[in-house]
Amino acid sequence: MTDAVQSDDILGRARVKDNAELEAYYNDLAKLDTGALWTVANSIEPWQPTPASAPVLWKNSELRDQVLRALDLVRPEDAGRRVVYLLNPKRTEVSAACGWLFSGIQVMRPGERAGAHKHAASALRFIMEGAGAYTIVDGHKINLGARDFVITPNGTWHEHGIAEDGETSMWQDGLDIPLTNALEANFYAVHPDDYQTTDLPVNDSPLTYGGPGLLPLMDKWDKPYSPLMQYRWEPTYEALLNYAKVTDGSPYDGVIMRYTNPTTGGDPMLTMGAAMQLLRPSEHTKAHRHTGNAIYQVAKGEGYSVINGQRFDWKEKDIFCVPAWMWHEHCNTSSGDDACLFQFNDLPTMTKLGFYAEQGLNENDGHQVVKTN
Ligand code: GTQ
Repeated sequence: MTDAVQSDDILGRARVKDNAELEAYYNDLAKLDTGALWTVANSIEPWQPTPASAPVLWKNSELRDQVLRALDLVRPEDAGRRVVYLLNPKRTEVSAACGWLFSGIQVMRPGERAGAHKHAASALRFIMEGAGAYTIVDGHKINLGARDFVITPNGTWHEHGIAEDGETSMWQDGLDIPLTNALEANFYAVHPDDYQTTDLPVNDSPLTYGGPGLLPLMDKWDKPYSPLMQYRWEPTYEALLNYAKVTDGSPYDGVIMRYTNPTTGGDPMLTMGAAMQLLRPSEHTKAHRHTGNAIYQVAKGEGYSVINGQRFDWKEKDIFCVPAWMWHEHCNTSSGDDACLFQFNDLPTMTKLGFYAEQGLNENDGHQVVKTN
């Protein structure tokens, strides 16, 4: 599973040996805000992607209490969003959980409201626990239950809250804030009225667009993102169970389905995609790697993933990331129950830019050698 290191000492790569005369030349170039390409060429043009992020597992058993602690420390009115964000130790300068993706766990208690804002970054949420949580996206109020997936596309006003008779609720946020910032394209605005007022009926988005393969004849949706903003857990799980009856699934991902914009079949949002995968009892997938970063939350069951030779044991509500171009394989350790992994990723961006690449591991029956430390 090790990648043979390719030599740069060949025709076609930069292989100039430094000497005193060249050093003097480089110094003079630097004074003119310039440089000699051959001094940086091999690092700025790597043979293959060189992910900056580390694979990381965030355990719910360690995180949950710390997230709950924030309830008594800050109010949404002051914090904007009461979120504990997931910080990749190798991405601290851009506040990313993995690659150019941000993620955090947001917590709110009954009766609280986090005001409306919008930004150029896209956002999504995967509900972890609680009751009575809702989000309002451009006036569409949506009630949220555990393991539901919900989108707040870029440029839409959005706010969150918990009903007075609800329960303290937690969900994982995913945003492409680091990507938007890297592209120097981010905008942010607070709603002029702080909170949205809306005449639209509650749950109008899922009630209009959530039918099985059905769209309203009168549909006039013309936005570049999905009119279906909530994907509930029950029909998602049912779809996976049904699909599992008739497919062997992917050797790398098991039974996997992506969330779609029902009007196009494409991704729900322009920049980020999401999928749910089911690993059948004892299923152990083969390793592959691809461009694009993915952040997973365990929706159901327990098992482990091997990411670039490192084993991460997970159970429900644990979160882990697979950085771009790192080998990864998943294993459901239960012989009786299935396991489900939710993931969100930047694959729509990779695909649109023509950067998608994928490779399966050929050696060792498709499995990585697990490092022992
Ligand atoms: O709920 O809009 O975790 O704007 C980070 C930034 C959540 C949100 C986050 C955000 C949000």
